[in-house]
Amino acid sequence: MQTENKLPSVQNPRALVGKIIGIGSAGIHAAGYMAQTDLRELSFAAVHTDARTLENSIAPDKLLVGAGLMRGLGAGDDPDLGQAAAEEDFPRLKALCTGAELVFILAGLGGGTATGAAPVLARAARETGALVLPMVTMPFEFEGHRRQQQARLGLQQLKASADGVLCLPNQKLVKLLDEGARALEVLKLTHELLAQGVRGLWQMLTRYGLLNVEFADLAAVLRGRRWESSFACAQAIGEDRAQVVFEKLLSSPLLDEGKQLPESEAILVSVMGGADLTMADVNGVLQRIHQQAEKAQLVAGAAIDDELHGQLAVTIVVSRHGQCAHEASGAAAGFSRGSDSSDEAAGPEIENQFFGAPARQRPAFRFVPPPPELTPEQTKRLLAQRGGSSSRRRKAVSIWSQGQLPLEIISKGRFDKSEPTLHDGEDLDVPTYIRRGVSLN
Ligand SMILES: Nc1nc2c(ncn2[C@@H]2O[C@H](COP(=O)(O)OP(=O)(O)OP(=O)(O)O)[C@@H](O)[C@H]2O)c(=O)[nH]1
Ligand SMILES: [Mg+2]
Repeated sequence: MQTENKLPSVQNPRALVGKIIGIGSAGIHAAGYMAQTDLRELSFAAVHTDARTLENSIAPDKLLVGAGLMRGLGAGDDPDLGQAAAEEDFPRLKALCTGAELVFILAGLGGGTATGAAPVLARAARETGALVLPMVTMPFEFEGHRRQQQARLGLQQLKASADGVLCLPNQKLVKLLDEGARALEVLKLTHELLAQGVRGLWQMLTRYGLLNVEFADLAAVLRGRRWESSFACAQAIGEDRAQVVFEKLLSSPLLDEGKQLPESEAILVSVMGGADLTMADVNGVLQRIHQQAEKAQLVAGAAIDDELHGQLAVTIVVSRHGQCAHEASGAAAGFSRGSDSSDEAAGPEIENQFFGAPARQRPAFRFVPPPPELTPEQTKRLLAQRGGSSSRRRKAVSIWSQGQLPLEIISKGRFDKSEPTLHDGEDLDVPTYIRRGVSLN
């Protein structure tokens, strides 16, 4: 039986306070795009190490971090500098987030600022009590191994310090566009997809209708789980719109053509429609999703937006322990300085750096960054985890005290002919520990 429901749409009835913070150049551009859409109910902020990009941002709240270290010149692709900048201004980051219940952090991972600073921002936001959901892009393949590697390390740290990371690998966008698509079209698509993801979640929480999701329900599902999520949005119109919208979602490259659904731990679904939205539409979508992901915890909201008359718009967020992390298996975690709060969650990765990952997880990369410094307690914990027989412990200690790491410095590849990034007479393309002559043992 079909139940007709024609409820008025109520805008943000419980006055949820949401904030979108763009960090680094890509994050700031994405936030600027969203600020010009219907997401104006949220407040916007921009954070960067680069004063010029910050000045050009339309965000009303701007925060230059690391001015003492970098004097507003940017992090030059070095996540260590991005991280140090954010740590330097940690109290100001916290003040920026104070008062918001839900904080979306937008970032393009792979460069210096966002990759290093976004995990610190996420920690600052969580310390204010907010639910923290970063939405990040991963670099295109053509951007090279170094950026990919940096982005993966940043993602691992972000997962450890936020409540759940929504991940949009740029490379997957290529499948959504013609081969001849111009760079600007690709960037615009990224911004639009990120905006759709934010909108879907925001509407699920703030529009009441057929199925309501309370903020506390969402927080209970996500908080502390450190999941990584993919997301996709689809719209359909007409009689069989539930079936059509589901097929569109199932064929999305962003969800690996539906392959991610059976592996998921939790799925959030936001169904929006006009005043003609029926329970049959909602059931039609949810049942189909449930059949594909029987083990997943399903959190669903369905609400009415008068502007969507005749349409069905669905946003789905598929959460699991980590796809990009799987791709990155074996990649060493942490920049050269580790963040305290993420150490515990990143325990297995840190352990792998010191004791060696299983052979099948060895990195394909020739350059392996040095492991982070550990506190005496962390050292004790790692050794205890690897405890057992004293000979095993001795072996562990002998690996620990290795004097020389077999690092091979690779060429700059396709960047060989490009100009060095010079700052205060230093080439920022050279890893920090080499520039500063830091000993690795
Ligand atoms: N969608 C989108 N992605 C971008 C844009 N600019 C850069 N990216 C992506 O984001 C990644 C990080 O680049 P940036 O945002 O410039 O890095 P950053 O955080 O500013 O770091 P630094 O420039 O080193 O200070 C790149 O590798 C690209 O994959 C943009 O305007 N839009
Ligand atoms: Mg930049």
